[in-house]
Amino acid sequence: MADHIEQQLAPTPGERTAIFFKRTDVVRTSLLFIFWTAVFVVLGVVFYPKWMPLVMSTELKSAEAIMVWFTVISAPIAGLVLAITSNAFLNMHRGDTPPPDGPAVRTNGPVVAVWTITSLLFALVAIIWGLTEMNGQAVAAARDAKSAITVEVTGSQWLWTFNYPAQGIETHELNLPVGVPVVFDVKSADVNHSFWPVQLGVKVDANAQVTTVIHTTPTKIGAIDVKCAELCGLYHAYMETNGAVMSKDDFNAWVTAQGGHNA
Ligand SMILES: [Cu+2]
Repeated sequence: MADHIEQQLAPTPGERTAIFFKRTDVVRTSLLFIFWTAVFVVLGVVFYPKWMPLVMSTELKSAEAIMVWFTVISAPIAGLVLAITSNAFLNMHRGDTPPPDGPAVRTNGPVVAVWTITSLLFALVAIIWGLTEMNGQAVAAARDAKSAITVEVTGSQWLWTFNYPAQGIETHELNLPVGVPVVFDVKSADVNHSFWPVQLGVKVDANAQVTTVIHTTPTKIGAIDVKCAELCGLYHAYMETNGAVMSKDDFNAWVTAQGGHNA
């Protein structure tokens, strides 16, 4: 008799887990967890790339891959939070007595260990992946340095100016040949701006005191939008222009039409 009472008062961890997962609210929340996680995985893999700007460069391609994978691996976390809240919305009613609270999670060693190690692994993946991509791009840039075309980008209130030193032209539209690495030397004539050719997936501050350099390789022919991504005064929102990635022949013809010479 005494043993029986003792066992009822202090079930083993295994028994506690079994009891926990038989609770109706836990079963419902688990099903909602699977549902919401699947929703986020589908959003991340199928729809998210469609909502992104058209991928027209090597840089945006690698940025998109990282964003898609991070949506996928964060889906279970969003799924768990939404499962708990949506279960409460669907199944709790005014006047219900809330279910009894369990022991605080912060005192639960295994739970703390699981979330600490999981977060650590996510952070390590992000750091290692990011550094590997950055290093890969830097190596590619060094390799392509000789064949690269240079564009000197100057931001000013509220206009983008593009100078092509080798071609001897200066314009306000950003045209580039497809498949040719491009180096952007970015600076400002006045306040801080941020140079953002959207479909090329690069963005960097344009400062007055220092020239910042970014590089990429356009991989697809099409129109590009160039925006300012740093609040720079009254007409910041209108500080945008456009351009295109075009075939090498079209680019050479454009350079000639601008009065330049083909390098
Ligand atoms: Cu701006």
